[in-house]
Amino acid sequence: MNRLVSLVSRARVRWLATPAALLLASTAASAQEVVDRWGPTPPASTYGPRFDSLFSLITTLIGISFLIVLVMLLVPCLRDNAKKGKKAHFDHGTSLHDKRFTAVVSVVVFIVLDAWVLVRAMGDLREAYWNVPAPDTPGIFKVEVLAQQWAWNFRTPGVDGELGTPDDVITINELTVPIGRPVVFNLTSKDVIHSLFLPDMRLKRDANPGAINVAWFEAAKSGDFDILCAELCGYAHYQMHGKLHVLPEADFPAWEKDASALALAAYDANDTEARWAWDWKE
Ligand SMILES: [Cu+2]
Repeated sequence: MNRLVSLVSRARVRWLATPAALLLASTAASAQEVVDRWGPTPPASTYGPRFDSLFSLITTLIGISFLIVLVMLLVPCLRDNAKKGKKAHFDHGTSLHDKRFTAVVSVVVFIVLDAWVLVRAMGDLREAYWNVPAPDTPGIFKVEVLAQQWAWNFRTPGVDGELGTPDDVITINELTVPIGRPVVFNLTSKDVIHSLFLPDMRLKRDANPGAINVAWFEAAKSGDFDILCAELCGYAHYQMHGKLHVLPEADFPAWEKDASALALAAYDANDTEARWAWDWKE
């Protein structure tokens, strides 16, 4: 009988080992494909690589911890399963050895690893994400964002460089910005909470009714990128997306001149609805 149990156990280990080996081999081969298909798009902002590196650090630390726990669980299971007459031993983990072990693991996970991630994250936030250029910084490109169910309204200053003037370029679900200049947002909402999400720029910021939130990024690549809403904001939330066009430095002035001229031509002083600009907030 014991011989039979042992044979069955060995057969089970082999039965598990083959698909596991196949799975590992195919995982390694297609890991790049999985990252390309399901992973984030390459960062397109100047601060994007910082956040990707933080994300990789967290993923690596969690991955290593997961593997250690997996090995600690699997080794005794596989090793002792085939032993004759070996019975499971239940333990409350109250011995001094167990308490010491628990304390060491807790210190490593909660103090060493978490503190490491926290210090890195706070540094990235302070030096990049929250380091919004002041409104009087030369060369910044100001954008006012008014979110609503279910569209993004954008206002950019036009050729005069001033917001709230007749040549402001007002667009819906389309935003055109220059490369290499800090783009600074003032965001608010007409109705419910929305969240401006520019995944390629690694930027996400809530737009709250009754408040003006500030955010910024600087594009490092030109091209067309997604604008999304990252806050469930009603039944047509899924429709709340647009396009961010990042133009090369040489092309932007011509685009802005044309867009400003169109805005001036369409300007209607009696259309108070169209004039939703506000005093810029730092
Ligand atoms: Cu929304």
